Order: sequence, then C-alpha cells, then structure tokens
Amino acid sequence: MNIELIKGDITKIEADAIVNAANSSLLGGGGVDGAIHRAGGKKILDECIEIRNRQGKCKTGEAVVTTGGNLPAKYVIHTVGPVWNGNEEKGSKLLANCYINSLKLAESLDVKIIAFPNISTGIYRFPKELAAKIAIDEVKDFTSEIIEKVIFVCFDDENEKIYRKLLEE
Ligand code: AR6
Repeated sequence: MNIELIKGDITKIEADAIVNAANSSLLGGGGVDGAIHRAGGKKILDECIEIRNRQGKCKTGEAVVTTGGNLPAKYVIHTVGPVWNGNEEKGSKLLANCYINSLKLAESLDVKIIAFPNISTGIYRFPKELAAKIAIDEVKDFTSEIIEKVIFVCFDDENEKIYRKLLEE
C-alpha cells in the first residue's frame, strides 16, 4: 500500500473511505467527528442511529461503516479511539485496533483509497508522537491485495511535523 501525508481537512478528501474518530455513542461530537457530521449531513447520523439500534454502542478499538452522505468519500468508517489515561500498553493496543479494524472493514468494502485522521490525539489527549508511531506501524504491517493507498490527514502543524519525520525515516 502507498502511504501519503496530507495537511488539511479530511472532509474534503476524495477517497473511497474516510475514517472518523468517533465516540462509543456514535451520535457525533466535536473535533473531526463534528466536522464529518456537519459536512456529510443527516444521512450519516441516521445510519449511525440504525447501527446503535442494531448492535448498541461501538466499543473502543472497533469500527463500523456508514455512507459518506454529502462528502466526496463514499464511506465513513467510524472507529472509537482510546481516551489517554496514562496506561501506555493498554492504550497502544486499543489504538492499534482502530487502524487494523478500519483497514479490515475497508477491505470488505473493496476500498482502494482510505484516509485516516490522527485518531485520539485531540479531545482524547493521546500523546501525538506515540499515536503517530502506532498509526504508521499498523498501516505498514497491514498487507492488502485490495487497498492501494492510505492517506494520513493531519489537521494541526504538530501532527504534520511528527508524521513527516516518521515517514521520512
Ligand atoms: N480533518 C482532519 N483532522 C481533524 C479535523 C478535520 N476536519 N478536525 C480535527 N482534526 P479529535 P479524538 C484532528 O478531538 O481525540 C469527538 O468529540 C485533530 O487535530 O477530533 O479521537 C468525538 O465524538 C486531532 O489531531 O478526536 C469523541 O468524543 C484529530 O483530528 C472525541 O472527540 C483527532 O482529534 C474523540 O477524540
């Protein structure tokens, strides 16, 4: 899989799927979650509510899919990152699961291009450097016959710098 780094707003990205850093309620929130629901429209929330009614909340590290609504992306994969609580081992495993489960779900949908935000590094306060290392390691370790490109979309300067450095190594 090719890896690309973009600085900007994930709601503008033309990919088959974009990933949302959601919360377990799946009912929207702030940060990238708020931006995706605002730009994508009501259809995304309606499908999230259907998923809630079917399976209950989405557990940390797991992923579900909805339409992209009004977004350029066909699908939104909603994953729930861990809230940082200082437990590096447990948090790292859960964050890795977000990337793995999103990629697996994308494969099942025949997604060729997928874009990830920097999951958990905003409101959930996960250390940015560690989160970036986990994201890049998991994507590099994931071999796929279906997914051709993974785009890391960094919104803030700090994340962009960290990703650029790690990807150049
Ligand atoms: N495009 C790309 N990245 C963005 C955008 C955007 N439009 N907006 C923010 N980011 P956060 P979390 C970056 O807080 O830490 C929500 O309320 C941001 O700079 O969105 O996983 C949910 O409902 C940061 O690097 O998600 C949950 O309750 C990254 O996205 C909670 O926040 C993640 O920041 C999840 O917290």
